[in-house]
Amino acid sequence: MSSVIELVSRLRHDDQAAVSRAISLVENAAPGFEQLLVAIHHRLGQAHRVGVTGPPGAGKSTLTAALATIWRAEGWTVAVVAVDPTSPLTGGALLGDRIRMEGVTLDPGVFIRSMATRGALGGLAVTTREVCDVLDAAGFDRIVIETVGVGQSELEVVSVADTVVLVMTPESGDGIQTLKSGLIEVADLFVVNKADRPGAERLLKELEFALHLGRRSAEAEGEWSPPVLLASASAGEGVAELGAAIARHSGWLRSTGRLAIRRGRRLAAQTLEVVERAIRQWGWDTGLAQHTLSERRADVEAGRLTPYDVAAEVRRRLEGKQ
Ligand SMILES: Nc1nc2c(ncn2[C@@H]2O[C@H](COP(=O)(O)OP(=O)(O)O)[C@@H](O)[C@H]2O)c(=O)[nH]1
Ligand SMILES: [Mg+2]
Repeated sequence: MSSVIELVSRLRHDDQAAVSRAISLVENAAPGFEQLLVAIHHRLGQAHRVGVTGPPGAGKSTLTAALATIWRAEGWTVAVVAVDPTSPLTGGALLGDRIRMEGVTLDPGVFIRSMATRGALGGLAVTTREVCDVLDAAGFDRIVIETVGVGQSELEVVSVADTVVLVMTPESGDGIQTLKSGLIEVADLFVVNKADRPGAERLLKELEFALHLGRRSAEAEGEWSPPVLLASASAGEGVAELGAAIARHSGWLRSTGRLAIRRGRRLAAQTLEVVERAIRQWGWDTGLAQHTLSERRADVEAGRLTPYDVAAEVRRRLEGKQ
């Protein structure tokens, strides 16, 4: 455990080896990971966390790399966490990301990490949040969480961010599907990327229209009205505007007290998840559940017991254990 304490003391953005080790510890829920998270807890809240989501190929990684360059020029350190909820391994998509981000990976002020679904008990969203906590504690000023798709898991992962950016393109034809996915409600900023391709203006109009009614009443109440931006990430166009919009959103969150509310809500959700994980962990650690499962398997298969009988038995045994 003393190595965990040493790791905590070394955890700074300019010690990338320490940052990597701390992330691996947390990602694998290896012994001491909770101790590390406890030790860094008081250091959290400095970084601005930006979630970038949208269909595969929309240009999220290109946009993120360009944003990172802008932020570096402004003197901020940047961490990028690329999360693929669909892949059990770090697959091709993330490899591509790495290549696209090559320019910025040579910069010691930029840290890039890929995460894929692991067998972790806690689920990907909670692990992502904890990895971001490590990066926050290490002193990275901006943390980008890039997810690969637009499904429910991406929605959960991206919800760990302070500002959520939804990237769409005219060509993918999934504009409407994306809008139905629930992301429209959580997105703070919309980017129509690949403005160099036909249909970008139309998608922009469609999006603005879809947001229009909500927007008018939102403005009246001093709510945030999500802007729709046009970009051509590979040409670097519209990236400065996106950076400015993120800064505006961050300012709005702070000045209205929404940042504290959002973070408070997130902390409550995190607490629930962490407690659930601890309960599950405790249950499995006793070995009773595993034991009962193997003992009763034949009975279930032969129709002598139902899965519910087995669950009830596990519960009785765990209760006896208290
Ligand atoms: N034409 C065009 N291609 C782009 C633009 N932005 C990114 N791309 C290309 O789209 C492909 C997918 O980009 P990537 O950033 O990996 O998308 P991601 O899957 O959303 O991360 C790459 O070949 C990029 O070079 C753009 O503005 N215009
Ligand atoms: Mg990508």
